[in-house]
Amino acid sequence: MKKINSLFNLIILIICFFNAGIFIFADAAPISPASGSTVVPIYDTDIVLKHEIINIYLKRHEFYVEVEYLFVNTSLANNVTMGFPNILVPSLTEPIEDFKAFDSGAELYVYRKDTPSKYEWEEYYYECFDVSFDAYESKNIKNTYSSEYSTSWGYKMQRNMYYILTTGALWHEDIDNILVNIYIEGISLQELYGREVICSDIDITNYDEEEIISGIDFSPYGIKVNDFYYFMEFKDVEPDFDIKVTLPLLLSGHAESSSELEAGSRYSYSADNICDYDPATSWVEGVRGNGVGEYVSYHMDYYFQKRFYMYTIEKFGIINGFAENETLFYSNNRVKTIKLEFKSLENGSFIPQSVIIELEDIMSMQYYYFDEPVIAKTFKIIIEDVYPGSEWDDTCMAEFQVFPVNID
Ligand SMILES: [Ca+2]
Ligand SMILES: [Ca+2]
Repeated sequence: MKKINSLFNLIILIICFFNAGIFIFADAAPISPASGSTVVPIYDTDIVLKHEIINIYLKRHEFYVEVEYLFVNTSLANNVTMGFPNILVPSLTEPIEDFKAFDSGAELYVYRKDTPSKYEWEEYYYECFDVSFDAYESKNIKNTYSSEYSTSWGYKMQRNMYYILTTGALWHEDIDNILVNIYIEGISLQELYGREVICSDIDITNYDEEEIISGIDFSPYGIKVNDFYYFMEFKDVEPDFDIKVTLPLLLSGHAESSSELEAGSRYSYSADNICDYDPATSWVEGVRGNGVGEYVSYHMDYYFQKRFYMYTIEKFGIINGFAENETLFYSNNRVKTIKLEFKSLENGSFIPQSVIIELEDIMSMQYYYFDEPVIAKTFKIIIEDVYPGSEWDDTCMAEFQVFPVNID
């Protein structure tokens, strides 16, 4: 009995075959708390999956997936129902949205079927569509969907997308080839700094045995074409080969400040410029003089309001000054010393803490590790001292980013 699992970054999908349109939920037990992570043995031996292309578009707040399958009917004419698991586990995963199916480019009717849940708190259903195969026919089937990121596995605080292809008795030969293309869209390089994309081969029955097999270039299976396009190819995919790709959480936030310089025709100097992941935009204090004592506060907002999750932060990064170019950098003040204030969760209460940090007078990002990782949601950055600008008495800071604890 062949079995294949291939797991991916951010969310999950499975394609399942059911014999002549009859659903068999032989094993609907969740194997991980995220959409599509169900194992459903299939008992149609005639349909073979030969080839699969998975295109994953990672965006800042959501991702989009396109999967193209080449199926071959090895027998007489056959109608099958394909089901794509969608599972809603409150506070753990996001559902698949806007699911569509295509047969050689023609959109198919998609309908939903419930399936029994193992736990009361789950809602399980399948996005279904019917496909008719002539005798010995090959078909190109395509699925598309989008989803918000899920922060599964709690403490690890990553955005995970899993792609699970669990065959059970679904097909009885190896899949010749699976190609995975990962495109990063609307996420800047700055935002990806310090956040590796991890590809690991896992044992789906025992996550402790997870073996990390590569870093950001997915080698040995993958190739980094450029900073925004990666691909992996798997050949003769066999039973028990599991892949998981994880993208550590990209945090989003908002900021406010004690003062800011009034926007000109070309630039804005607002507090939110410190958390737009763009080194060319800066917060600039707006008081007379060098702005010592002025502050900017950064609040993480991505899952906080929604999920009440707490991030464990191990380091932060600062891009100093007006970092669009060297001329602007040196003609304005840069921050020399900051006082970072935050409240860290310890034994159920938030304890005020502060650290004094000396910054270098450089344009690249400077990283600082906390002595111990902290659980905090707001960071106040107070200007204590500055490097004077050659032309203006305005103190600037381009970026402030926090980094949650990464996987082990
Ligand atoms: Ca910025
Ligand atoms: Ca000033």
